[in-house]
Amino acid sequence: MNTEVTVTEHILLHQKKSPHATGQFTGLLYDLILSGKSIAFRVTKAGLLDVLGGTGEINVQGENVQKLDDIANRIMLYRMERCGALCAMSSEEEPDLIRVRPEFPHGDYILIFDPLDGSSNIDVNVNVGTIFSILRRPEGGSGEVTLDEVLQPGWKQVAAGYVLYGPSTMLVLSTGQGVHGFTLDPGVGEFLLSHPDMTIPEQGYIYSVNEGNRQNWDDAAREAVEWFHTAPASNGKNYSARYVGSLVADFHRTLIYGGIYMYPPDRAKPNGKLRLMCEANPLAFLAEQAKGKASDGRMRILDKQPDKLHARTPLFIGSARDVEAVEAIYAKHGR
Ligand code: AHM
Ligand code: MG
Repeated sequence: MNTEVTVTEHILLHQKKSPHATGQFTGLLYDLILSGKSIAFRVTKAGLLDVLGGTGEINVQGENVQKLDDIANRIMLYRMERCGALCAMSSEEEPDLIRVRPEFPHGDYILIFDPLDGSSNIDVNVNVGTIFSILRRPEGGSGEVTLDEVLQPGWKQVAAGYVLYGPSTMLVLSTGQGVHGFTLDPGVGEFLLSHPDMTIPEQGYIYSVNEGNRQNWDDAAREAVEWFHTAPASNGKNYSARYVGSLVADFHRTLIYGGIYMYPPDRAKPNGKLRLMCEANPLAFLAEQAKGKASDGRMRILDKQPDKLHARTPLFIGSARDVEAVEAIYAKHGR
């Protein structure tokens, strides 16, 4: 008999502890998980199904759309519009807010997602992932959802997570009661609890940043990264450098080993590169739930008020002490 805890069982157990939990929310998570499994299937067959490479189109962020991005985006939009728990969605690949059409059942939740983060790594068989953030429509909202109802700070998220497509497929999820990791058992097609109660070590021994941008950083960013070149790490040695270039993969390593992932602003990207609502917020929610921290150098990511769907933010995320070291340097440099 299989005595492992399935993700379904785990969600039901946790739901009982939350007075606000509804069947609607559970249904939303099931359909998200199903979408993740469908994308995982396509990603693992990428080379075989001839879906590698770009579609030739440019997305709203001015980046080349890879075929798999496009497929992942369409899977998410199709499945999640039908789940009955949502009133609106926003995807990294879509310029505007997507309101659930009248022919589908509507719910109280808003889903923000990056369908395939790290897509520049698809062609080289490196980990990619789907990142998601779940918000609730503010009380009293009725009729067509407005953009203002969607532009909520990250602390209002009711759940967040990602599906990481790597050597094995993993779901990392928080509904506000810690962070739990599930590994897909391809034999039975079910996510099984493999990493209960994930916590980020208080300090780490790895820093992660694209140092190719150094010449464009300001003094605070240079000093922050320089700190990790010289300060002693948690193991008493020097910090080691690791940079995959897939945020979801770099964050997953940080969640398990600790350390810090940094994407500072630079001259070409004064607000950094990463998207607040579909990348920084969900990962910041997970980091804090795992006893880590997430900051833009000057303020907590989860307190930032987005001014548009695709707002960007600098990001410093990971072990509490490592993020605090960066914040202390930024505080010294002032505004
Ligand atoms: P994207 O693949 O959704 O466009 O996400 C942006 C990616 C992140 O996954 C990654 O951390 C970062 O961009 C890498 O940027 P860079 O190549 O500038 O270091
Ligand atoms: Mg991304």
